[in-house]
Amino acid sequence: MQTVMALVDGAERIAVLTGAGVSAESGVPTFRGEDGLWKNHRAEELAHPETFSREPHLVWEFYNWRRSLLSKCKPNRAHHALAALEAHASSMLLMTQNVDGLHHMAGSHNVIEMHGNIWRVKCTRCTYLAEDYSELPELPKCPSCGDLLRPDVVWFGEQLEPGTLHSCVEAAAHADIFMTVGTSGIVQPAASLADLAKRHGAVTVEINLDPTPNSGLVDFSLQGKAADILDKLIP
Ligand code: BJW
Ligand code: ZN
Repeated sequence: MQTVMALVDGAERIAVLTGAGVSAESGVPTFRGEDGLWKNHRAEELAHPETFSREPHLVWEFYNWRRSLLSKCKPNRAHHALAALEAHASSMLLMTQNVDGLHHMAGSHNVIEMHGNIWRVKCTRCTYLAEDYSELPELPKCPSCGDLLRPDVVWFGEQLEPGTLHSCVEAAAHADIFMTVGTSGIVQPAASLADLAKRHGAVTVEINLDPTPNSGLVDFSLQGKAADILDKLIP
């Protein structure tokens, strides 16, 4: 822990990748833990465009349930520690796979939301895209063309926004230190960023409750709750 503290302190360029585990202590369920199933459906099934075309009611029920739950959640010590790190770092990019907006709420500015944001909706037909924090109907319709809206998030088999992946790859390739926090390291392309950063010379650090496929690859694997570890790492 002391070594990692010194490395973080001395780093010019910091890149951080976060996942659902960083929001767990805010009361947000993770995707693949014990609480990962929603009504017996897996994330791989619900976060999929084919399921949405077949059963839009089911997918919207899942997202409306999460929106309602998230409306009561606040950033935790892990989000705040990362915001404090950005405030003191000479250069830091926070890449998050989370769609909950909690990093912004904690005061982080330089954030890339790799998988979108649950508080935005977009039309399945036209170019309508809007932030919407209201309670949505069971099947929300586009105010512009009347067709079905969907959450502005990235589902399996869909490409990340153009430019987003490029910025993440650039940040990982040029980082002095690359940290992953609270991610199972299973979902691509985010899962490969630690390896990429290491191959380009970054010191790599993983902070996670459980071991992951990246644990053997990184230079430092710190096992525990993100809030507890980040609190110590970023005083
Ligand atoms: C704590 C904690 C605490 C708990 N403190 N820690 C190459 C090889 C194989 C497959 C692919 C590949 N390239 C692409 C694919 C296909 C696919 C993929 O990765 N599949 C895998 C399942 C194998 N990827 C894609 O389709 C991506 N698109 C793409 O690559 O386009 C090009 C392409 C397409 C097709 C083929 C080839 C190329 C898009 C992926 C989109 C993922 N979307 C979701 C839903 C977003 C919207 C929403 O939120 O509803 O993103 S799925 C879900 O998983 C969500 C998450 O962001 C993502 C990652 O999950 P995360 O954050 O890691 O959460 P968990 O639950 O898995 O882990 C939490 C961890 O925290 C655990 O380890 C706990 O221990 C820990 N923890 N409490 C610290 N307090
Ligand atoms: Zn429309």
